[in-house]
Amino acid sequence: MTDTVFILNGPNLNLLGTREPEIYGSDTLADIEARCADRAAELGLAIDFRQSNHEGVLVDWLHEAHAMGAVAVIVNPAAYTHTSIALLDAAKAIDPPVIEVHLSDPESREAFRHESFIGMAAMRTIKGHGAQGYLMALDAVTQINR
Ligand code: CA2
Repeated sequence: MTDTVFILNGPNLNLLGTREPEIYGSDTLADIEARCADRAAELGLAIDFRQSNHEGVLVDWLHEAHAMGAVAVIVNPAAYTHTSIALLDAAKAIDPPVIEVHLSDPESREAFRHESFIGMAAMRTIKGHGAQGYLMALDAVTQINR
C-alpha cells in the first residue's frame, strides 16, 4: 500500500492568500494542497491534507496519524506553535516523525513567535520558504529510514 503522509495545518491557515501576502505569499491553502499532491505523486507518496482552527482536533489528528500508520506528519501548527504544550506532547507520543513547517520565519518576527513548543519534538523544521517549504518537507520524508 502507498505510504501516507499526514499534512496538518493550524488556525487561520484556511484564510491564506487573502491578506499579508508579503509575509505568507499569495497561494491559498488549496493551492498548497494541490502542489503537495503533485509532489507526493512524483515521490510515490499519498497525502492526507487537513486544516483545523481547534487545538484538540489537531491533537486528535496527530494520534490518528499514529493509529493509521502514517510514515510522517508534516505540520504547520500556526499560532499554536508558540503556545501548545498539548501539541508538543502529542508529537512526542506518536511514532511517525514530525516535520514542522512555517511559511514565514517566525524567529525573524515578533518575540512572541520565537519559541516553538512542537519544534522540541520535530525531527526537522523548515521555515521561511513559503509554500515551497511544504514540498521541501515532502522531499525530506523520502530521506527517513523506514
Ligand atoms: O509562518 C507560518 O507558517 C506561521 O505558522 C503562520 C501563523 C503564525 O502565527 C506563525 O507564527 C507562523 C499564522 C497563520 C495565519 O494565516 C493567515 C491567515 C490569513 C492570511 C494570511 C495568513
